Formats: sequence, C-alpha cells, structure tokens
Amino acid sequence: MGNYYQQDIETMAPEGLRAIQSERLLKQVRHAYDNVAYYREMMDKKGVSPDDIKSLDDLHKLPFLTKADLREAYPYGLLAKPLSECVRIQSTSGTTGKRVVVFYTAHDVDIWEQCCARAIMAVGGTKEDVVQVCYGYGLFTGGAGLHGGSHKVGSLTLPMSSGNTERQIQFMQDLGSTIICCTPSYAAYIGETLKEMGISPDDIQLKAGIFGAEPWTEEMRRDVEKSLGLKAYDIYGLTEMCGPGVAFECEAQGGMHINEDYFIPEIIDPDTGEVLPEGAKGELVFTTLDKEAFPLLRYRTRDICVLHREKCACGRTLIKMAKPMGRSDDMLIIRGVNVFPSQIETVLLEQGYTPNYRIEVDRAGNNDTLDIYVELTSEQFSDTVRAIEQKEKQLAAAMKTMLGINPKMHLVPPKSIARSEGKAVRVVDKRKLHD
Ligand code: DLL
Repeated sequence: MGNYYQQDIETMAPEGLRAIQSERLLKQVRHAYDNVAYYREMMDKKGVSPDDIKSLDDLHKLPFLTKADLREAYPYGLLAKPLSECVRIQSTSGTTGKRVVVFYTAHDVDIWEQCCARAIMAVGGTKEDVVQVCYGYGLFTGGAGLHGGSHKVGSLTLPMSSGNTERQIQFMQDLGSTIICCTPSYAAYIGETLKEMGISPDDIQLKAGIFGAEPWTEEMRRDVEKSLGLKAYDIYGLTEMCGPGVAFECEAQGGMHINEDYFIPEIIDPDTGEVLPEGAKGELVFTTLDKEAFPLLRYRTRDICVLHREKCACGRTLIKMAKPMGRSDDMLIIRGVNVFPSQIETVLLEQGYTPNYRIEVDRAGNNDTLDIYVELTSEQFSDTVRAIEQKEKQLAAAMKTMLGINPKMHLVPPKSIARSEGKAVRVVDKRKLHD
C-alpha cells in the first residue's frame, strides 16, 4: 500500500470525512463571526448567522470572500486572534499595491506543515530522503511550506531557496538529494543547466520532484522527468489558504488530492456564483476548516478547475482537483511570480509613456518570456537609436523593480500597436498551457 503521513485521514471513508468537515465548519464559522468584525458585517448583511450553519449542506448560505476583501481588510481586518498569539506572516508573490498578508498561529503553521508532509510522503518520501527545497524562502510560502513538511517527515532538508543553479547542482551531487521541490519552470532550467554542464541524469540521485505554484503541462512533466531523471508531481496551494499543500499529487500522477479535512472545495460559476455539480468546470472556492489566525470562508481563488472524486490507485479517498486551467481574473503567473497588467501600466505611465502597450508572454523551451511593446509618441520616436535603446534599458529596470522579474522592452513607432473599439486586448499569452 501507499506511503502516507496520516493514513487514517487520507484514506478515510467519505462519510467519516463529511462528519469531520461538518463539525469543523460549524466551529470555524462561529470563530470567524465572533472574532472578526468584517465577517460579522458581511454575514449580517446577507442575513445569515452562525446558527444557520448546521452542516455542510448549509455552506452555500455564506457570502463569498474575494481578494478585494483581503485588500480592503489589509493588514489586520481579517485577523481572528490577537497578534500576540500569531507566530508567522507570509505574503503573496505580487510586489506592489497592497499585498495580501496572512497570519499563522503555531497551530496554523503545524497544519500547513502536515499538509506538505502528506505531499512529500505521497511521492514516496521517507526519513531516508534528502529533500532539496529550491522554492524561494521569505515571504513567499513555497520555501517555508515544503521545508516544514520535510522536517515533519524527518527527511534531511536542504534549504537552498531559488537561484544559483550551479550551486544547486553541486549540492545535489555532493549530498545526494533524492527529492527536489521548486517551480516546474525552474526544474526545467535546472535540467537544461545539467545538460550544459555535461552531467547525465544518471549521475544524480533525484527520484521525485514536487513542482507547483504555476501552471504547467503534461509535456513539461515528461521533459522534466527526462532531463532530471525523476518522477514529477504537481502541488497546488495559495497563500490565502496557507501556501503549498492545499492539494498534492500522488503516485497515480492524475490530479491532486485536496486536504479536505482542512479545506472544503466548491466549484462555482464565476459569473453567477451558483454552485456547480461535481465534474463541472468553474471557479474553485475554498473554506478553511481549522484555521485560528486567518479563517477564510468561501474564498474565491479565481482558479478555473474541475473536481472529481474517484477511487485512486494510491488508496487515498480525498477528492481530486485537475490542474487549474487558467484564472478568471487577469493575473499572469510568469516564472512563478504573480504579475498584473495593471502594474505594468502603472510603470509606463509613471515613466512618461503612453498607455499603448502590448504584453506578450510566451515560453522558450520551458522558460516563460515576457516581452512588453510600448508605443512612442512621434516626439519620443525622433530620438537616436542609441537613446531609444538606453530608454528600453531604463524602463526594463523600472519594470524589474515593480514586478520582480525582468521583461524585454521594445519601444516601437507611433501608431504601431492596434487599437481596439471594445475591450482592449493588451495581454497575449502564447503559452500553450491548457490544451
Ligand atoms: O504559489 C503557493 C505554492 C507554492 C503552491 C509552492 C505550490 C508550490 P501564491 O503565490 O499565493 O501561492 O499563488 C497562488 O498560484 O491561485 C494558482 O493560480 C497558482 N498555482 C499554485 N499552484 C499551482 C499549480 C503559491 N500546481 C496561485 N498549478 C494559485 C497551477 C498553480 N497553478
């Protein structure tokens, strides 16, 4: 049978799981209502009180919560525990505006790490393993989450963080890393670098990779499995819920099991808010079940997805989510970083450019590329080629500061970017991720 961190929960009969969910839901709703004025107002406005929530079947009565609510309530407006009981803050990968900041008590960190431990054990991890964590450490949840999970499993944890690829490879070789955790695009880059360095996948010990935080295809899975000589598994999560580990893939490599004892998933029609039946495609919504500091009820993730409950070869009974198929808002995820077109527009306007621009996102090999085309006015365009190149450099640097990633800037002649009479299509995402 499989390798589990908490076999009783992971393989529990559906009725047992529903009972746990119902019991926890009532407590979570009561906790949010009693301790968070923001929730109290939202629920009062909708005419629903904690007493109306008697079981899972009443979940739909609760109002939805959105990222806009999180921004409005920033930083403490959704906090359900005194700060003195909180031990950690993490934040989303966007770098501007009001970031989403989430708080954890020691208990919250513990359940998050349990979720990540389940993910590591689901790919065969044990205390004999050497787990190289190359997700970023810091405010981003990737590093901290997998790090904590690896500790819980008892594996030897290499807290590498991202970047410095040759050093990653050196450690991988010298310390015999067996499991690697990073974004799929970084995994692909490590694979390319290995090849350039003349190192064969047979010369390293990796057996499994836990890749997530951005969308990736089955083609990419095959590529990375070959270039790194491992089995590649998906992991999903979002800062608001805890970070990575909301859902994880098992040996069946066919969708991610959601940790339903901690998060209730729903699929809704993003336009009407109507709850859709299992198997339907729509927006994923989560309700936390055991959060102390930052309980979130019916939080709209904006990820478009499908849920299916099926008998899984791994023995787990937890419902599965398919790879997210895109987002219902305009956030782009480029090299694992959340980028909003509005941030790009802000920089352009600040630097004295027109808002006539086109953002092109593509993939070269397995790496995301970001090209930004910006129209110059006739006056700006009369500069020398050298001066224009200089401006492209300056603008790229300003973008890097705003976005955290480096775009390629193209300053183009006046009127060369198509105008639109309806909604402007400013973003062209050429990555063939969802076919
Ligand atoms: O990306 C947490 C994470 C870290 C997940 C490490 C997995 C591994 P955020 O920065 O808040 O949190 O971004 C959350 O990223 O709503 C999805 O749109 C996207 N996303 C996360 N995992 C996947 C995945 C982390 N496996 C947003 N496939 C989510 C596709 C993913 N998209």
